[in-house]
Amino acid sequence: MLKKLLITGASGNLGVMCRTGLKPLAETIRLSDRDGVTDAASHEEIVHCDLADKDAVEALVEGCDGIVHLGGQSVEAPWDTVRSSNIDGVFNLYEAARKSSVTPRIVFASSNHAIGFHPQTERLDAKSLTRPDGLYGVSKVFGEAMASMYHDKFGIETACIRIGSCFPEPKNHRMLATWMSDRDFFALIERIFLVPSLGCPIIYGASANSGSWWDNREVAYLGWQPQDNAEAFRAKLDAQMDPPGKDDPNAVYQGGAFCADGIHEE
Ligand code: NAI
Ligand code: 15L
Repeated sequence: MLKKLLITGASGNLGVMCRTGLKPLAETIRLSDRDGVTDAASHEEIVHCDLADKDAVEALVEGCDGIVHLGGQSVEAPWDTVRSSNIDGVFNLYEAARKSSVTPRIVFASSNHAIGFHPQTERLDAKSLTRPDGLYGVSKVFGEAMASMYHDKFGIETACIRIGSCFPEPKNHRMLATWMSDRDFFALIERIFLVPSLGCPIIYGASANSGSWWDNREVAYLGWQPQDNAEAFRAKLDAQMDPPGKDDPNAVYQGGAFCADGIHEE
């Protein structure tokens, strides 16, 4: 069991889920976001801080033996926004981890948008080249590179999870391939903290979807066996909407509509 688990991005979609779902993993959970985290239970601490504030992040990370780093810009946005949260923020997190009196094991919430321009006809594994589909995707590739460098140079272990689409249900036909249930996500994070030696793996964060494009054989040593399958939602989706046409980015690229988005100017 971890002594103190830090969850960043604690007021976001996944942060709120993890606040309860990861409770069994640690004696104390430190919840952090820019704002919006309230009502600490007896096993919780709340620390509001901006990831772009280096000193505040150092204080935030100190004493934590596990970090689930969900905080950051989570969709495409103008560069300044992406840079401060996902570039400066990730650098600050790794520097804080390096300086901390306790070396934490880290889960980095990367994204399928790090590989989004690969066509849906291709099967990817951890060795596949990155093909980011926007500034947001580029920032996730940067985060994975930081994780790799801090592992090689300082021995800090990180699991980079290229999360597909973690929502209560798939929202469109593309997500029949990319969807990950909350329970599969929690089980993956549990394995990441339990495995004796983690290293710095790339993991595709998706349930056991029949239509998946991703191969996690490289991380079989984690012992993670996702239980859910997005196919269970196909009939419901079909009743709600037509599948995308064959030239629609949602049917062509793994990153879907992100690939057709332009650069967001200020
Ligand atoms: P979200 O946007 O709901 O939550 C992100 C949280 O980070 C927000 O509460 C926001 O206030 C906080 N944040 C942003 N910049 C910050 C800063 N500079 N300082 C402090 N806090 C900051 O996103 P969601 O869906 O919860 O995703 C969590 C993480 O997982 C994100 O890093 C996202 O990129 C990644 N991810 C999520 C996927 C999903 O399906 N939900 C898919 C792929 C990746
Ligand atoms: C992501 O990276 C986003 O954070 C999330 O909101 C979804 O858009 C997801 O990818 C997806 O591709 O479905």
